[in-house]
Amino acid sequence: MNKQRLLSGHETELPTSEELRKISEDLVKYRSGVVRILSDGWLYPAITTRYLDRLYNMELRPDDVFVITFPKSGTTWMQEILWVMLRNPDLDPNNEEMKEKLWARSLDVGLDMIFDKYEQAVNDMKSVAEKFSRVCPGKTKEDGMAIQIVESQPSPRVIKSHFPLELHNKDLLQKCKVVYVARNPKDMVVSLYHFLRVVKSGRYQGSLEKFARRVMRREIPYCPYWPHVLQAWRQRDNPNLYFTTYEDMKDDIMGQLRNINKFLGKNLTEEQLKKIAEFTSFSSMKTRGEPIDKAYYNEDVWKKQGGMFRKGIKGDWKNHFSPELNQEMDQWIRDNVKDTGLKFKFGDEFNAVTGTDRESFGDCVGPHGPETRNSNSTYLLDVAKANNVKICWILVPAAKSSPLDLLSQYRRGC
Ligand code: PPS
Repeated sequence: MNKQRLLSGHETELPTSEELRKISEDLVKYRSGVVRILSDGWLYPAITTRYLDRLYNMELRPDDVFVITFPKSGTTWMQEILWVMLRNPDLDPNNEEMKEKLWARSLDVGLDMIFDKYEQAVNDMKSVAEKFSRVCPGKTKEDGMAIQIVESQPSPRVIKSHFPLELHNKDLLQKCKVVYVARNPKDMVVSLYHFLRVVKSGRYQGSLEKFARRVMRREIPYCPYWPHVLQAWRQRDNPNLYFTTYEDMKDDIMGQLRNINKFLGKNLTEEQLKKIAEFTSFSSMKTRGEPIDKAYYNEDVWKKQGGMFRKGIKGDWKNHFSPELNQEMDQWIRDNVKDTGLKFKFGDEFNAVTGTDRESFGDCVGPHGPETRNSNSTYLLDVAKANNVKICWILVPAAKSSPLDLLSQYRRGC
């Protein structure tokens, strides 16, 4: 079937053979093929359409909290935060549910589709299949293990989804709460690239530079990136949606936890929030272990580059991007955020720029966003101290050098 209409009203389209050739270059091909969902052209394994209709029909509960993200944007971190806030705010070590891994407590409703064929999911995710058999007796795996497990879970549920807002039930934002986490696309690309090298299904074998360009050209599953983020960004004033970013979480987790506390209508104390911040920190979560089965990964690559908890930092793109790729990405970002009001932080918060030629530094990012005031080194040192950051480099533009040249030197030097 070439075209199909989903319950959400979206039409699907199969890519042309030329497009399919490009998509499957470097990416171990999905055996069931791929599909695009119009009009934004979301790219998924072909079996996804079946799960999308089930997702659309899934009964929503008023106390459901969805975590919706483009992959590699801080989903796992936010899932654990929401889950403990809602179901174990005192972090009781004897909580029975906490004995299960995070993936099982807060399921990804699109989990089945990444395996392309359900037999593969059963093989690679034995614990999902086991849980399914336990909590969904008599039900059929091919109908989607994840969605059916979610349907069996007690309220309040924390449900993970990488699908864009528009592919969910049209009443989602009327009936439930949604937390949307966005991550700056440069770091998202680096993280997704490493992840797709590690996972067995849909494994990516090319270079990072090529991968980044393919994300920009929407040739990687889950793309396109921008409509995903912007659909949520446009809903940021909706009282049922909380929009945040990975970078804001890294910069001020307590501030974020206070906002989420309010958003969820919980009345957790400052003391409880502090403990949750610690419990969900990168190092604590990494120590507790990977959220999903090891059989799902290529063990050798996993060991070399880390699994789901790889680096957990802002600005890792600086370790991977060539100046050319960076320029292309900057242009792509500028084109797409134009007139939206959306601004990302790119991990440049260490930029400590001083001097008199502020104009030339244009879009330099300081600790509080774009620096516009005429700062001096004392001010910068105070800001750094207050924010507990180190200054790596201070640029003092000499009369004859171009501040922008100096800035690019700084970036390379960091
Ligand atoms: S997924 O598979 O799409 O759900 O992945 P997701 O969880 O969205 O993103 C994975 C990246 O988030 C980092 N991570 C964290 N950072 C900070 N603190 C905590 N607690 C945390 N947990 C996960 C994880 O390391 C991935 O980023 P990279 O840059 O690859 O390290």
